Parts: sequence; C-alpha cells; structure tokens
Amino acid sequence: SSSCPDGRKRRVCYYYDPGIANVDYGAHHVMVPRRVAMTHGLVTSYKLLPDMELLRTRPATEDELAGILTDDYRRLLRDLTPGTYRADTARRHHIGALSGDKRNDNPVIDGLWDYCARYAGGSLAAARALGSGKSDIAINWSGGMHHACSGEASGFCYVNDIVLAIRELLAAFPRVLYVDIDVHHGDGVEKYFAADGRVMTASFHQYGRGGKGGDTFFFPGTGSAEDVGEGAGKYRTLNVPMKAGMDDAGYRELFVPIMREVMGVFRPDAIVLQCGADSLSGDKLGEFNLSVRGHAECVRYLRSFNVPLLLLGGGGYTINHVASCWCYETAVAVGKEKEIPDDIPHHGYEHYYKDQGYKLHYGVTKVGRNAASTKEHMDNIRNEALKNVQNLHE
Ligand code: ZLV
Ligand code: CA
Ligand code: ZN
Repeated sequence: SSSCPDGRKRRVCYYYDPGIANVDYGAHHVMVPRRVAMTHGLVTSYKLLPDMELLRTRPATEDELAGILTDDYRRLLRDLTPGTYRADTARRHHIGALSGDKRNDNPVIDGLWDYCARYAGGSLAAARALGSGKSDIAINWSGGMHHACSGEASGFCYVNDIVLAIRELLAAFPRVLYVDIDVHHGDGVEKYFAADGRVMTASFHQYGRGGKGGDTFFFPGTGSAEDVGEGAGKYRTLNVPMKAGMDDAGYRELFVPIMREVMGVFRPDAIVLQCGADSLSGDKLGEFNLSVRGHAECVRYLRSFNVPLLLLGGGGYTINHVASCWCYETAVAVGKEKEIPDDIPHHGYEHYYKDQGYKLHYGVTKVGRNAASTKEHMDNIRNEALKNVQNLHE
C-alpha cells in the first residue's frame, strides 16, 4: 500500500496519446512535444501506471472545439496545411509560415488540427472523469496551452484546452479555481473568464523587463497585480508577478499563504492546475530557480484540500527537466512520491538524462534569489495578492 501525506488514496486517471509525440514545431522551435512521450516513458518505467486508470483517447470533435473557437479561426485551423498556407489569412490569426523562420512562435504544423484535437480531447476527457465523480485527480500532460484565444494562436498555443476543460467542469461544479504555475502569465484563460463569477484564475509568473530578453518585457507582458478581473468576476482574477531568480523557498512563501486564502474565500468545487515546467531551474526560456520538489510542492499542497483536481502540462523547454518534473508530479498524484527511487530506470530514453547524472532530482545551483527579491519586495507581492483576495469577502 502506498503512503499518502494526508492518509487518503486518490482515484487517479491519466491521459496519454502517442500521436502527440511526433508533432514537430520545426527544427529551431523550443516547443518539443516529444517531452510528453519522455514523461510517459518515465511514468511507465517507474511503474506508476498500475496506480492509475488509463483514459481512453479520443480527439475532440469539431463540434466540441466550435464552442471555444470563432468560425473563421476554426475553419483556418481545420483546413490549414503547409501546402494550403496563405500568409494573409494565417497571419490574421497569428499563425506564421512553417519552420526555418526563427521569429515565428506559432508555425503551420503538419497535422495541426489533429494535434489540437488530441491535446484538447485529453483535457476534455479528464474534465469529464472528474465531473462524473469517477476520478479524484485527472492528468493530461499534453494540455495546458494557456495563451490560445478564441480567434487566434499565441505563444505556441493554438487551441485553449484549459478553457474547454473548465467549461466542461462548470456543468458539474458551481465554482472552479484555475491555478497557473507556468513561468508565463496565463493570459488566455484569464481573459476568457475575466467577467465570470464562477471561475477564479490565479497565475504566478515572471514579470517585467530585463533578464535573457534584454530590455524587453517578459512574454506576454500582462499579469500585473492590479489586473483583478471585472464585473461579476471582479477580484476573481489574481496575479502574482515575480522577478527572475525566484527559488523554492521564495515561491513557497508566496504560493502557500496566497492559495490558503483563495481556498478559504472562494471555496472551489474543482481545481485546474496548469503545471508548466518552464518555472524550473535551468529552463531555456524561464528564469526561475525551482527544483522538481519545489515545483511539485504546489501539486502536493493543492491536492491536500481533497477537491477534484485536474493536472495539465504547459510550457517547459529543457525537456529532460520537464519529463522528470511531470513524472514526479504523477507520483505525487498517486501518493507515491516518497517511494520512487532517484536513479532513472533503463527505459529507452535514459540518454536524455546524462546532464542530470541520470537522477530524477537534478541539482539546482544555489545562486541565491535575485537581489531585487528582498524580504520587503516579497512581503509587498504577498500583501498585494492577499489584499486582492480579501476583497472577495466584501
Ligand atoms: O510556455 O521565439 O516573445 C505555454 C508557454 O507559456 C515572444 N514570444 C514574441 C512576442 C514578440 N516575440 C517575438 C516572436 C519571437 C519568435 C521566436 C523564440 C524562438 C526561439 C526560442 C525562443 C523563442 C521565444 N518566444 C521565447 N519566448 C517567446 C515568446 C512566446 C513564449 C510562449 C510561452 C508558452 C506553452
Ligand atoms: Ca503562470
Ligand atoms: Zn510558459
């Protein structure tokens, strides 16, 4: 029997579609869908599959996707191939020419519609497994595409599977909480539910100028603390902007008290957690300094509330780190994180883990938090967020 931090087993279901592993954003692109196959390889070799129910894979149908897409963007996605690409139409929806072009976030992928239907179908199936009461935790590591909008692609995301899943959850649960620990702001989800009182969104992200991007604003540039939602959704949008260099201790000092308050005030009936792994130390895009354990602490903490929980992927660009993290978080979901050994088992992908000494928990260089993340600065971020949440009381 497995050990559970809070003594209760969870019924976990897990979605994996091998059809996503071969999707290619182009040779120069940082988004590598193979990381989901690598995660699955680890999950399998750590023998976590028998502790979960495998969700049947069915791509989302065009009717299902029509609920979250404008008609012209849906038709473009459905009919677009590298062969039919026309710059004028595609660019209106922020999709650029195929590969080779390094200045193109959202390329015309071969099999684009099929890719979108598969990752969105996974999040939809996962939401249904929670809504029916069949599962306590549902996992889709290929989902979590939080930037996509109804009429355009953004930030490597073409279809917003999170919005689709939350809409499905709302059929079964009155209040849904969305939490986003990807290093980027969860703008697409936030915008969709900004005025909806049934959904609260909370994003933790890197924010501001500087870092790897030189003097430019960290993508997408939105998500300041003053951004709190509108109308019936006022104060049901929460943003926790952070500086580069954020480490486990600092992240936890913000995440735990803020989420404790959100759970107490909003009292959600279901939680969706976007587990973007680009907030890990050593990511190619993100500049946070979280360890796998620090990242997974967010999963463990939200799981401890015993509310139906949907776990999704998202960003993550140092793919061996991503797979280590999502495998460990799968172990957290089933309550076996203390039982899985640190040595990566032989499973066919182990050569990817050479740089981390073939250990699941790779070393995080303790360079210290950015000088800007002083105690005063941390107190300010936390107090501003808590003040926003407490406005919900009134
Ligand atoms: O992890 O880009 O900065 C969820 C997620 O949150 C930008 N895009 C856009 C806005 C203006 N720029 C110009 C376009 C740049 C296109 C090329 C790259 C090429 C190589 C390596 C990295 C990038 C890149 N693109 C880094 N950051 C961007 C962002 C989009 C970030 C999306 C995060 C997605 C899956
Ligand atoms: Ca985020
Ligand atoms: Zn990201």
